[in-house]
Amino acid sequence: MPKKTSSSRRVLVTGGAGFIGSHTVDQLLAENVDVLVVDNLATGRIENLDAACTSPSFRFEQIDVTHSGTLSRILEAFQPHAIIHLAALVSVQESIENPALNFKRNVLATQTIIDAAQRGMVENIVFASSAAIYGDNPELPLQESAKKQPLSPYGGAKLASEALLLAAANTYKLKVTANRYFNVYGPRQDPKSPYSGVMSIFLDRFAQGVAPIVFGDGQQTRDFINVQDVARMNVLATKSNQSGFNAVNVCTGKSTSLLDILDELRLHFPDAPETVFKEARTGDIIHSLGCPNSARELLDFTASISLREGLAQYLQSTTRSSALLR
Ligand code: UD2
Repeated sequence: MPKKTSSSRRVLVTGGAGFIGSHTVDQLLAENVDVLVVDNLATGRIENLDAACTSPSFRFEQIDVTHSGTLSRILEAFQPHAIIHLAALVSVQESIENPALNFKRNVLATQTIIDAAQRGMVENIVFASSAAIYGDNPELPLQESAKKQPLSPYGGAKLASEALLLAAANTYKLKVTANRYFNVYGPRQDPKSPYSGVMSIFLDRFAQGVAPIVFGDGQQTRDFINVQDVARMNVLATKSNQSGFNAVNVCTGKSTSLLDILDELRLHFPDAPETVFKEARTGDIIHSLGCPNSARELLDFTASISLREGLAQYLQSTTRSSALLR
């Protein structure tokens, strides 16, 4: 890989071929940042980077972030100003079935990134954390200081990673932003697993003329945030002036029930079949809502895409890609 000589900002994105990663890459490129993506393509898809691949400021390496030697070499050649670490095992269910793999991908990988950042003198790390670290906490809206009680190995690993990053920020004087994502939705989210994001599953079923399934009474609520807002937050965090470690909720502060989403979707699919209600999933959280104030105060971030607007855009992009497939 040629050593960079340009004076533009350089950002390494791990997991850049994924759902959130690829939107983050698109926004970095739109800001004329030089971007290097490393992704093992375990769950990421190279097609998510179709637009990025046309940019001369973009490059891609198919590697696993836990391969520390390779990662260090790549970092040394690219000399990024910031790392956005999104590569992860993303399925809560898979973390329960395979906790060792969860540890490798969601804890060990974080340490590898810290080591590489420290050796490569990268000052700024942005980390994909999750509302999963709060577990089922009734003190809504959740402040960053709320009690952490993860309910899965996935949530535990995200919390452990935050602890490693906090220590690294204190020890090596790194700047770290841990973005605690709430329920992210939007184009490129994969609807294929039963544990995929509910919005992607509903949209997929409506598009196929199949009835959506609601687990429980549909009155459970979530703080849904559009992936483009999340990507904007990732980009903002690479330019953070805040010193040390900061964890921030990436959320809207607005609560939406599944029934509300179905009503909204039915505006686009008036002939869709009736909703099927099934027993609530064991361990399902009833209400989840984040407090967005810290993100605004620390990074001047406020989610700007309303659910109505975000859903309409999502729908348009899904229709476009299915038309392309035909
Ligand atoms: C989200 C995250 C998860 C973890 C967790 C922490 C996603 C996909 N998952 O899980 O990674 O961070 O938050 O709290 O973002 N549902 C249906 N029908 C369906 C699918 C889902 O009714 O076909 C329900 C599901 O039972 C739940 C709600 O929809 O009550 C949201 O489910 P989800 O899997 O999208 O997200 P969540 O909040 O459980």
